[in-house]
Amino acid sequence: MTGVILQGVGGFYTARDAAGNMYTLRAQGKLRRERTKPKVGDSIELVPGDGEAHGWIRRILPRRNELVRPPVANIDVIVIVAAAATPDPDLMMVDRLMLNARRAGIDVLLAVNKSDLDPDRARDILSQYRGAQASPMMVCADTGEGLDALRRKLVGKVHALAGQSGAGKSTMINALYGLALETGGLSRRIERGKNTTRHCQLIPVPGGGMVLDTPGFSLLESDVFDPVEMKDSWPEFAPYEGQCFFQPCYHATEPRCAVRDAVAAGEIDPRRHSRYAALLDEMKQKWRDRYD
Ligand SMILES: Nc1nc2c(ncn2[C@@H]2O[C@H](COP(=O)(O)OP(=O)(O)O)[C@@H](O)[C@H]2O)c(=O)[nH]1
Ligand SMILES: [Mg+2]
Ligand SMILES: [Zn+2]
Repeated sequence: MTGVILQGVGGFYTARDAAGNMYTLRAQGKLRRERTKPKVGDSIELVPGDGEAHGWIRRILPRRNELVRPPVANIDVIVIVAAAATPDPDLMMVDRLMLNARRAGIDVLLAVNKSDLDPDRARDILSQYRGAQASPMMVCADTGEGLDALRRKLVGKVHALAGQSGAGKSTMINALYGLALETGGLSRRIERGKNTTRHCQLIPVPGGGMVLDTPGFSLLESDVFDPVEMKDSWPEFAPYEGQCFFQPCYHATEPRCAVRDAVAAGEIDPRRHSRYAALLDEMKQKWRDRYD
């Protein structure tokens, strides 16, 4: 039998099969000896328990992708949520999240929430991501504007929302799926005391997909990689690839660079390009320091 892990707490896992049956499982000794720790999102082979007894996870099927923090696997889409205002949008963070999701092999969508507070700002952010293959869309979790379009893009997919604290991720999940996750930030910690950690879980939603509920979805740490690969995560550069004077080209400060020409011509947003250049410099530094 196969299933998907929805939650794991203290060595016990909750899994669900295709028919919607739920199982409580532990990892078989073989997995523990191999130090393969099952993750939320894993597809598994399972042996159901007998009556009240828990069952076993026998095998973890190959992962399409995985993250370390939080430890989840097989996410199809990450919705990056930025607020048009309150908090002030941090687009460097948006670009970092986009980069890290793409490096992990996960598709991204960009949702600019709180469009009610500053529609002009929301539109300006969307325009910066034209060509970035993130289907940038304007939403308002309060009025529901744009949520149908977002929901349609997520049908049948395992997805997570990432972004600045206070951007409205929990409010959006609630509005999308009629859930009642806690919103507004700190109350959860106050209520639960400081020694309780909250675990992430996948919640099945109508249409067959699942949404990841997690208190802190950072996705901000990235691996260190050859900076020449950086441009591969900026889809808006792809049409110009191979047309620069220097090969390979970083598309940052080189002369006769087709990407920089496209920026000058207004085809690529200059602010998106300058954040790219800053992230590139950061990676070049890390790459030089990688053996320290
Ligand atoms: N004006 C406005 N406020 C919103 C909207 N969406 C969320 N909020 C508010 O923003 C605050 C933070 O929302 P929350 O969902 O907890 O953010 P999270 O930290 O990203 O999960 C809450 O007070 C929400 O009521 C929106 O579309 N418009
Ligand atoms: Mg939240
Ligand atoms: Zn170039």
